[in-house]
Amino acid sequence: MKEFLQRYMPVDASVHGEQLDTLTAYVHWLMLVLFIFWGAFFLFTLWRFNKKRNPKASYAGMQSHWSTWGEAGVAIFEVILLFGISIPAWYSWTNRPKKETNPLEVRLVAEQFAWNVQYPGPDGKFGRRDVKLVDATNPLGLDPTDPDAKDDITTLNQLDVEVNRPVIVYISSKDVIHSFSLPTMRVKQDAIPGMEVPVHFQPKMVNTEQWEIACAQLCGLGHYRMRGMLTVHDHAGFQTWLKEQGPEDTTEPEPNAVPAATPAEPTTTAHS
Ligand SMILES: [Cu+2]
Repeated sequence: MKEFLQRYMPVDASVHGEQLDTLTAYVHWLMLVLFIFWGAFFLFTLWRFNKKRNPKASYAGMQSHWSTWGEAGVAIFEVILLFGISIPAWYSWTNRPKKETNPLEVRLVAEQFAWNVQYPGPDGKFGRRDVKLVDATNPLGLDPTDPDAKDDITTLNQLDVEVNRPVIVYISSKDVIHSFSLPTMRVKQDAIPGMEVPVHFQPKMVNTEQWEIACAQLCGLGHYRMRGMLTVHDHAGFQTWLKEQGPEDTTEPEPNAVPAATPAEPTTTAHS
């Protein structure tokens, strides 16, 4: 089953992904069986009950109960899927990662047509945001006078996380309804204006290729280019990345110092 899924699905890089994939596979197998069975039954009735074979209608109809048993079998299988897989999976998923597991908390604000990401920085506190401060250079409306905001890290279309560490993403939107989708993490959640909805996942491997953040809701003309990149670092790599993103060094550079390399797209800015 696992190899079969891996052939047709995006890489499953999250801890909860296997449960979801198993359910998806079972539902599809059930639908395939039903499709073949009902298709064959339909063809059988066309042949068996055509006018030539049945010049006179039967008023008694079918006497056996096998169709009832068939339906009961399907219903039982569906109940097993629901109570055996779906509800336990949902139940375990509704438990937000505990503080002891040191989850990485990130705010994500969708807009037409980009993803703005805010990290709380070393103090672990998100800086205050104010809608009045939103402009082209401050897409999140971060308040620079707030001490909690000083060390915050913001990125555009780039979500960087750490392997084996739970991530909680608080999702909202500035304009219309978008849908935050991480196919490799088996995560999908609508981004809704006026609401901050948390989702969580735990990556179980670092990137094997480029993994994307997709918008899974047709949100306007530029929907197709609303695309970000998800990077899963190892522990050391993530610490290095955080340091790189940290507030810019304000000390004067050495007179003949080599200028720092300009960051490659997607762009990253640190609010200082
Ligand atoms: Cu969108």
